[in-house]
Amino acid sequence: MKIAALAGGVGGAKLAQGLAAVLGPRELTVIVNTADDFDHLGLRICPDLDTVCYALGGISNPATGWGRHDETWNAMAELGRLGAPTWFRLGDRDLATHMERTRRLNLGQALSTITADFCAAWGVGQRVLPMTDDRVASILETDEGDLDFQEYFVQRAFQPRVRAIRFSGLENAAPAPAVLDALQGADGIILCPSNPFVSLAPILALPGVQSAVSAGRSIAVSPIVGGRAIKGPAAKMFVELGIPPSAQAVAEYYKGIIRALVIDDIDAVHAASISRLGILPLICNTLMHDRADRLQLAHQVLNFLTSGWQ
Ligand code: FO1
Repeated sequence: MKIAALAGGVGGAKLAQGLAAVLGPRELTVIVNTADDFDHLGLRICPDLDTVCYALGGISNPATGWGRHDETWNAMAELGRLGAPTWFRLGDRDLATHMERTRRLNLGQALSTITADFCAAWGVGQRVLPMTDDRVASILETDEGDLDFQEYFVQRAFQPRVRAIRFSGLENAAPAPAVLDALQGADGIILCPSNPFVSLAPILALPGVQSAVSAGRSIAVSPIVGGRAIKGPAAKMFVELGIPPSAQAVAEYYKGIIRALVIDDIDAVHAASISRLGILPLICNTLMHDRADRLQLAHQVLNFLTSGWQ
């Protein structure tokens, strides 16, 4: 079975871990958002890509979901002493990733090539593809002006009100090599429970991606459970963009792109209205507190793709 999963950061990484535990390594390709990448302290940081790779490599920090486990913070402490910005916390082990990636990018190598080599070094057997080798950046248009994603998300703790979101650089960006092939050759495409507006929208906006996803057996896992985001600002963004957050709102957002939506048991009341949108609802526990939850959700989604499809 060939599965392509579209993922942002922590939520996407958790489901990718579950899928990786059920599927053979060559059966899974994870296509990861890079629109929240940024330059910081002279380094190129790719948070979602690293979060997914570290999770699949079993080297991620289980407490935060991002960064490395067994981390130390000596460089950050010294940077702070020198007056450098420390709002974005980069651990010593994690810094090695950004330094070596930046060195190789400066030599003109592609992010997808570097990512494949890093995955080999970390023992990640699955294929992890950045959505593009080109530079695309999510810009949040807020009541406090335009903010880069990490400035909005980490530095401002997603407090400014979002009016609109744009992806700068998208007009000149192409999907990374192998992205379209992975989508077109997949038996199932899974949209992970990542933020629809800032994690999955940039991937879907790349030329050819949305049509490949809608042509396939595509299933999303709702990142909204009981009207709230599992993590991060997704529910707040729905409200600020004028849409009450719910599993049904997620279905409406992905209408025409997905054929099924996994919703949490708590959202079973939305099943009928989701069906009326022409989307098959699959109801199960979607909260991934531990490894067992991740495995169970992966099983449910894969079972649905293989046998529940009508
Ligand atoms: N998230 C935070 O909330 N605070 C941080 O200081 C932080 C540092 C960080 C460093 C490396 C990395 O790969 C991720 C990091 N994240 C941090 C997570 C990241 O900002 C978000 O999870 C994603 O960008 C949202 O998808």
